[in-house]
Amino acid sequence: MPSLSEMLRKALSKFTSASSVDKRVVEELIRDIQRALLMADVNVELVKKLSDNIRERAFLEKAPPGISRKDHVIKVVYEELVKLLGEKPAKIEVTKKPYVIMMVGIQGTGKTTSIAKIANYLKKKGYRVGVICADTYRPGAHEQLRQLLDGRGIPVFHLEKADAVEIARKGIEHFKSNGFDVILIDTAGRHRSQETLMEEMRMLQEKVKPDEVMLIIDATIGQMAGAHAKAFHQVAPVGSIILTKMDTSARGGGALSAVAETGARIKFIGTGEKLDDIELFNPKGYVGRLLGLGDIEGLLEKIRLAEIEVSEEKAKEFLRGEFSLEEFVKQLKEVRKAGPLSKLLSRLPIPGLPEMPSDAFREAEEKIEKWSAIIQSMTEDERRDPSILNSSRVRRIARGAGVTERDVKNLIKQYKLTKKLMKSAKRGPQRLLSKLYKP
Ligand SMILES: Nc1nc2c(ncn2[C@@H]2O[C@H](COP(=O)(O)OP(=O)(O)O)[C@@H](O)[C@H]2O)c(=O)[nH]1
Ligand SMILES: [Mg+2]
Repeated sequence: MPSLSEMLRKALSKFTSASSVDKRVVEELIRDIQRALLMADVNVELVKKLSDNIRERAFLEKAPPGISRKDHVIKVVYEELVKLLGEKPAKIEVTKKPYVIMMVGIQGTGKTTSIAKIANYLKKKGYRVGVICADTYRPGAHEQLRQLLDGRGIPVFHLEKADAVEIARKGIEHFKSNGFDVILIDTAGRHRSQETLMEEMRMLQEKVKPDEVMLIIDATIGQMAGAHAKAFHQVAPVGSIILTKMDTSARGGGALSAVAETGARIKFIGTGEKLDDIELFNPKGYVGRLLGLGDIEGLLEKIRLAEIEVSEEKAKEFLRGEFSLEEFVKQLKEVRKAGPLSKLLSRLPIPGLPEMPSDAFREAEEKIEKWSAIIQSMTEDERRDPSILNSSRVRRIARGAGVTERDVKNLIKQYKLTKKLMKSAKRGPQRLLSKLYKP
């Protein structure tokens, strides 16, 4: 049986090789995607919703100038799949103390390794982390944990000749009374039988009541992931998923089935055997890989740039680095108004003004406010030619603007740097230029 990823990629390549894009071709693409998702056990309702969204956007949205309908449709498919997985990158939230996370998963998926990775990850974030080995089936399971965590200052709790529930309970008690923030429980992945394994998970869930159950899914097991997820979810409701072995050639399409079965989000991916080989899950990267769109970022960038409408004159001036200090600050201010040139600016590597999260944005805004004040305290001559600024002028300007001398120097530095960047951008990315000089 072809994997989800194979089916999706086939659907897309069929679509891209079609000679023209009309309703029929798009409908066929949608049908192929539906088939792929349904075979991956993705919920029918979700599949229908996704199809409707693709259909609607494929025909209603206008592709920006210079972008083919085909590219536009691919972008829509990609974005809708990302939506299915939750658009924002995942994060781990420690909402109470101690926060107990129980890891479940079939033997060999990388459960123990992932526990060590997450323990280490949280420890680095400043939490006091303790690990409980409640896997009584794998010989030397706690020894494996100890070795993985050797020298990291993360204790491993284990009891010989006790059952999983007892170990977990005593472990939690132990760490709780010692003021730990996060407790991770490793569990068995193999048992006398599948039934007894699930029975043990059910008992753990009932008696231990973890704050979060994390399911470990191995990227290399394909669509088995859906069945595994379902089985665990029935006895211990899964709250989040870790997808391991994403450093292998597997694309991890099975994880989508696990997400569909549990409604949980993927939080981390494992990218190797070492402790640091863990990353927060990024839906965009995952879908790009699933679709085999190695250059999806390139495509999206192309579309983003095409969506920018910049007056040619302005763009040319800017790229020649011909802008005054005043113009510079004015353009920075425009970023807030989302004027066209500001779009361009936000796409260019201007220090302090990259594509940024709101925090950084606020910081930049404050900076821009300061800079406006500084410019107002300058004379005409100084604005035209900042190179005449000596230390006594800088001092005067700073006093006038109510900022520090360092603020004034920073502005000049940033201005010069931006000019330089603009000039090098001119020589650099042809793609950017061709868009800007579009007739
Ligand atoms: N390449 C790769 N190997 C991994 C990853 N996570 C775990 N492994 C390996 O998978 C094997 C099983 O891991 P283990 O943690 O013992 O699995 P468990 O039985 O679920 O506890 C070990 O050889 C690990 O080194 C990963 O993200 N990438
Ligand atoms: Mg293990």
